[in-house]
Amino acid sequence: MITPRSADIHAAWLPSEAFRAIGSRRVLVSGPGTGVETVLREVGQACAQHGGSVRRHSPPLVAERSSEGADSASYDLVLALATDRALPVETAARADLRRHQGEGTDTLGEEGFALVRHGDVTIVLADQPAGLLYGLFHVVRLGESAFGPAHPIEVHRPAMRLRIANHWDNIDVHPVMGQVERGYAGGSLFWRDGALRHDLTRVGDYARLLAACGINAITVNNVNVHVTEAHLLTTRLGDVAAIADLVRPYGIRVHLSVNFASPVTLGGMPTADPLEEDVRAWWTETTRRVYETIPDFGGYVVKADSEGQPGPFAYGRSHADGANLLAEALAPFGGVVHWRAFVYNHRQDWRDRSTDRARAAYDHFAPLDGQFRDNVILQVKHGPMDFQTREPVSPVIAAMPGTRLAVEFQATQEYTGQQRHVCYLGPWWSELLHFAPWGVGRDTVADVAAHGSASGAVSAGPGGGLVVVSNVGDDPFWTGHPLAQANLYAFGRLAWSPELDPVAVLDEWIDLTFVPSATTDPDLLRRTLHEVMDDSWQTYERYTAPLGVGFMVRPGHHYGPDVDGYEYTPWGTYHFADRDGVGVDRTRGSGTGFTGQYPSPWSDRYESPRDCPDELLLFFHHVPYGHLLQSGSTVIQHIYDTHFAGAEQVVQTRRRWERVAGLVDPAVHARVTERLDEQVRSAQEWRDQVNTYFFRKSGVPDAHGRRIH
Ligand code: GCW
Repeated sequence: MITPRSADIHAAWLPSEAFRAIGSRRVLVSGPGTGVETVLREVGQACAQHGGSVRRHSPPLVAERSSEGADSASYDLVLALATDRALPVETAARADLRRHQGEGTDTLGEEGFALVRHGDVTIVLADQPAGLLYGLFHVVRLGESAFGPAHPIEVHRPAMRLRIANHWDNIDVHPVMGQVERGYAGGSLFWRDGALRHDLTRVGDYARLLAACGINAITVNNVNVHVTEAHLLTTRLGDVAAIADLVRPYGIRVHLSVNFASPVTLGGMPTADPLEEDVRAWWTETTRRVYETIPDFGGYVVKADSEGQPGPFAYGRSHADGANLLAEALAPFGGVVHWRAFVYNHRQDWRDRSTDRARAAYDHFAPLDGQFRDNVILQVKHGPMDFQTREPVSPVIAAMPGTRLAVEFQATQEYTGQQRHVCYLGPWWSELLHFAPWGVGRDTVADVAAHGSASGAVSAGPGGGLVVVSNVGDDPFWTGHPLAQANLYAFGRLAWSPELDPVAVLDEWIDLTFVPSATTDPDLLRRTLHEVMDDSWQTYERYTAPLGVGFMVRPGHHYGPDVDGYEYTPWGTYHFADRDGVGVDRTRGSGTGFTGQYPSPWSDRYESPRDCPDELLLFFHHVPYGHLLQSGSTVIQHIYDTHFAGAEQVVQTRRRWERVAGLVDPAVHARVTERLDEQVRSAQEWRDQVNTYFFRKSGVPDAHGRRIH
């Protein structure tokens, strides 16, 4: 369990109380090898706390098979890894599973597991240790209901093979970006003031939290790889190995962000040209050493030719050349390179209306489809701009059937309130994963990430999976805002199973974090948390930039409103508001042509201001303030209404939270209260700046005569 190491550290999901159903029972863990040790330790701790008992049955102890190990009557829960000497109860459960699944379909794979209730015993079956661990955490989620007499057979396998958390952590405190770039939860779990932390206890605890929601890999350093961090690949590799040792017991692999210019900066070579033989040899040898030190190393992440990071363009080479260079070095060891598609011109002239940042990733990468090696994964941000509260799905996702694609989400709330505002992102991510680029009934974004897709029809290849930018730091509450933990949890669960209902996922998180048996009024607590969180992303959307136009944040730190903050900057993030209207014309007819990057039907729906979904109208169109939305409201009145409503909802949320004082850890309650006070203030600031701005631009008064400054 997450034993608080000091009084200051607060448990996230999985406090010991969450293990009561398991820990109060008689448990048998069966299976050979060290991989099972984590399961044993988890169950052992739970039993020590809740009065149950645990035994290990491992096949070499054949003698035991005929005694306790084999006697199903002695156990309530059996967690069994497939071996050639199965226990009788396990054999029976496998037979049940085969009958249920059909002959030949009962293999569970590297991470899958099945739950079978046979007689009075609950049996978790897995083929590999990771599956057993995921099965254990599933039983924790189910609690008592895993032991109900009529529990149906369940089979679970992850939809995505790769479910990764990226950390934007620096080793050295960066003069502008700090220890963690866009981090809102204190310092890094790994690094402090230029070195690996001495006490890495929380890294192990973190791995456990990740495993319990289904995440199976992490990167340990920022994608902007500065000088010190570049050395993680060579002279500081021992630090990466130390982290890998701590997370491995939880089935988590370590990946590393690397700098494309490493042959020059670390290897002292005159060039990093991907087509130079010496450069290839350098990467081959360097990568060989990495695997010598960390045999299960996952691979590299690269941000190249983006926001000042070096890349293949310097040598007149393509991003396929660049990515394949690293992929070739990783291939013999089974490693992958995550190559980021976040490439755009950040030195744009705001007067130049022909450049559209939204187009950039597609323009750079779609022509390269089919040129990447199998172990290259193109890591695409979910939207074409940059993790805004509302954006369309990136057209790159539908444009590269011959490339493995990973979709990148951002749990760290850079543009969604910086973990000062409550903003549960599960519903947003779920909506994005369900989006069907080729039209309803065809493949979805989740399908593409899971197994690739060509024109909406399933392709057999492995997909690139999902990536999330982590929101965790050394903050005692892990995520600054205690309720922001739910975002990391939801990411893991949706990456495992994208069809899950995000509200049901939130319910899981509530049960595992604010365990019902540990509070006097679990119903009130659950209801309140749902009221506070279910709709919080849409509430945030209401009081910030309207109708998908994005940004309007304070440049640099990106917190709070500044409507024109980015309007005359080189960043390519404009709204073009004038006295007559607002929005970006991205049509083929009269704008930047971005709508043409989508397949049908979206290329046409987005092209037409009448058919374009309201919430994205200003992303795709420049319209007059009087333009009538599908909702029946005008654009200007919609801006006023949503901003008044959004700010008011936050006031209500703040009130609701007061009801549960006394039902949660007082420190958690106090921290959330403090954040809600700030959210109320900030939401009102957003409301007033946005409403005032558009009132002054348009001269159109609010139909309801409310106060605009
Ligand atoms: O959203 C932007 C952030 C940068 C970040 C970049 C990226 C790590 O403002 O801080 O850099 O995206 O995704 O690379």
